Amino acid sequence: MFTAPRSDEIFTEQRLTPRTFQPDPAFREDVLNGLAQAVKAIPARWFYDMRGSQLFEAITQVPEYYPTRTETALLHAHAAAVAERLGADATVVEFGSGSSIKTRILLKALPRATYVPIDICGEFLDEACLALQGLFPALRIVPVEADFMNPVSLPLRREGRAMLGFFPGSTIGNLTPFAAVDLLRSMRETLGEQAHLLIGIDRVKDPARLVSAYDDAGGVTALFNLNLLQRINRELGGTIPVGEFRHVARWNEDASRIEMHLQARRAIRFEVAGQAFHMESGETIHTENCHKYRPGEIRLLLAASGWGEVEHWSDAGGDFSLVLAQGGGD
Ligand code: AVI
Repeated sequence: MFTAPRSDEIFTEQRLTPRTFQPDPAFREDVLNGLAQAVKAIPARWFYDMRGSQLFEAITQVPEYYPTRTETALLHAHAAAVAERLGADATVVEFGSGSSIKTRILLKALPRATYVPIDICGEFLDEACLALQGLFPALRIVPVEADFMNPVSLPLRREGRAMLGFFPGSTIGNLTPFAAVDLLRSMRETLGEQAHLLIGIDRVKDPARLVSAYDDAGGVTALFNLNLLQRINRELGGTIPVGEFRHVARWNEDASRIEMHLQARRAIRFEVAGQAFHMESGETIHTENCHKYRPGEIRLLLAASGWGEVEHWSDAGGDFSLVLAQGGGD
């Protein structure tokens, strides 16, 4: 039987050994397949190399990008209510590495929690856990290196403690609604019946505001999008002329989402991993979808995944939702 490690047992020498860089074969496959399609597209998860993660952090600070500060304020306002419902010794399972300020706000309200961050990148996990352990010395941290898109078996004895999944940031919006339902169901399986889920979801609003949140005047989101091409050049031996692409963010009304694209300014040819590609002037590579929901759609999305809404908090302008949901039996 596995016993959850004490916090001082977590960081073994082996886990802290720097990992040597290897280009990811899945990245190569996704890029080569994505560029070979009639409508070119590369999955958004490849944005997040070291520079992409830094640029995303910078996006969260630009004035036009309201989601992070709005959700942070909602957490400040409602973390105590979450703690009251769950109990101070709840187990908090974060879907993601837990490096954000939002994790700290939640954990401050749950001082006797066990904290289980799940992330596919062991390096991010190590860094986030070290930082959190410094801030919360009494916190029991059990990092799990895994892909949370599928159910994860948690190395924990539950011992009657309440389980709280945490999925902030409206990352759910980066999935199509069908994929979002799959993920929310899978989270239910990971957490177990009767568990709670605290999730941040961005709302539909004036398209002009949405577009400017994804195409800020300072050009930070443009750098974030274009970094994907630089990453391809760096890691996959690409010859893409990055300066010949422009960042495009557009609102797709029918699909209720912002789409990000990289658009060729002229006809171009380039190679990636020895394979040749051609793009027409004006042709785009679709790089990200950010779905936005109305309150009723949020309820439906959760219900379709086996979650019932317990609390639905929002800011005065109705820009962003922080929802506490609970799973029921099937
Ligand atoms: C990570 N995710 C929730 C962000 C979003 O708003 O969809 C990613 C992002 N892309 C451009 N700006 C922010």
